[in-house]
Amino acid sequence: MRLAAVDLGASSGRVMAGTVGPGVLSVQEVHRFANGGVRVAHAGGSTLHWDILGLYRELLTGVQAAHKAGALDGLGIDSWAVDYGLLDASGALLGNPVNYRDARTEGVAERVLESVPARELFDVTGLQQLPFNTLYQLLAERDLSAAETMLLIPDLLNYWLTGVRGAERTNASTTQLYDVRSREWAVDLATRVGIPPRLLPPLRDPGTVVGTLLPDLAAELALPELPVVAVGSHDTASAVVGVPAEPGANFAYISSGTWSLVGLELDEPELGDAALAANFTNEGGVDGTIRFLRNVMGLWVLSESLRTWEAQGTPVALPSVLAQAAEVPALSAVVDIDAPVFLPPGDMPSRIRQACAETGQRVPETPGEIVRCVLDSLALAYRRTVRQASELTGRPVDVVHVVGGGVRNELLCQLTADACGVPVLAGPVEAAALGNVLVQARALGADLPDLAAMRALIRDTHELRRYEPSGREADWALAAARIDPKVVA
Ligand code: ADP
Ligand code: LRH
Repeated sequence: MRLAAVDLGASSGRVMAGTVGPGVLSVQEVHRFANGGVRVAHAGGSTLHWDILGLYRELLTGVQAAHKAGALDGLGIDSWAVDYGLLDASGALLGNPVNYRDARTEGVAERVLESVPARELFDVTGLQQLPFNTLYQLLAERDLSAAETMLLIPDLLNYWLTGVRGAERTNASTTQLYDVRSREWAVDLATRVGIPPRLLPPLRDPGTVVGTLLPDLAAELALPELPVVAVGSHDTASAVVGVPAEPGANFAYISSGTWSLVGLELDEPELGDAALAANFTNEGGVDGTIRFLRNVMGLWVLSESLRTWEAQGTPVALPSVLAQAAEVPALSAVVDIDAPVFLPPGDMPSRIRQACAETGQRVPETPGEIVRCVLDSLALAYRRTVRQASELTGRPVDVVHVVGGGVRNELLCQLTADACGVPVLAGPVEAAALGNVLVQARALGADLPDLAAMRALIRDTHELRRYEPSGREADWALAAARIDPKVVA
């Protein structure tokens, strides 16, 4: 079976041509394109958008290229979560989707929490508090009166491809408008906070066929009327399908890209007070699983640092700055990488320096020192999150699987093993595309009965790299105490 996986990350999008058969699983990149925010000025300021039409055009180019390389049997789309387009009653897009890092949601969550207690919100949705949850973004819209339907990004693209509207459950679960227990829209909550329930389209399960390519579109692109499959359309849902864990293993995962999504796979949501206090989330996964995790700020801080140096006229190449970072003594300076100051776009090196100065540490100066600080700090956040996940669920963690672009960062993988004190198994880089392709293949008839079968096929066809912890536990414990007085070294 030949399947196109469209995987849209916040920093890049790619179309991969996948091949699945008995004992066969491969994905090959046929088209990659940049993604990121586009800031547009208007009276009273500016808004950070996504270039959704550009992404759609790139998607079409990529799917055509994949088909040219070998006739396709289907396609599926996953993307970053929470963001959406609004359609009017005729199905036309109302405005360009806004990027979740835009400042429009400032103060919105606080206002909502005045009328709906955090405990209650968590009880219904199981979701972590992030300022950009879809619920808060919808409340930040100026006017919803013309809007008939809200479609999350992959669902919007699926609509343009097939004419069928809906909301795939794994991504719907990131909106904070979805009931984590009943697996239906949280209509009462939506009404209570002032979001019209008409915006919430019919839900669909991952692994079902959305529809087929619209005949005119297929003809224009010289493609057959291919089935479009709803995969785990949240990229993290697809990436976690692509975590090649052994059956029965006590594993945590880190889906490592723009964000680092760090947590455990559960059968049921964990909705206790301690999970709420630790701001863990319960996102819906493929086959009814729950992703119990926290968003760690991720390689975003590194990529924004590179962007800043480039804008300042002193560009730094990733491989060389990583080599310089490897020479900097471990844990010279660390910051709380999850602090809100690192969320919006901007001058990360200055923010890092300031955070180090504020905590009385030696201030990193060179790009190598700053990048080392970011990587040590990420590893420290992974340590904290893996331990918390284990404590909150009572489940031991014997191995940490790292998937996504961060697998290529060997220094970070080693630091992760050191910080967490357990082995890291790194790979595949393209876990999200693999998860996407596997769920499509099953929907179209492949014999892949469950996640275990999908993961076994990944293990059989992909090399993983193992990193052993270097045994410097005391150093990591001291560093953890440096950024969090509640942690005793
Ligand atoms: P997303 O899906 O969120 O766009 P990816 O999973 O593609 O993110 O990961 C992108 C990140 O992977 C980059 O920000 C970069 O830090 C890291 N990365 C990519 N290639 C390399 C490389 N050759 N060496 C080290 N890190 C890399
Ligand atoms: C990762 C991701 C993550 C969300 C964020 C908005 O790409 O989907 O799971 O929290 O983007």
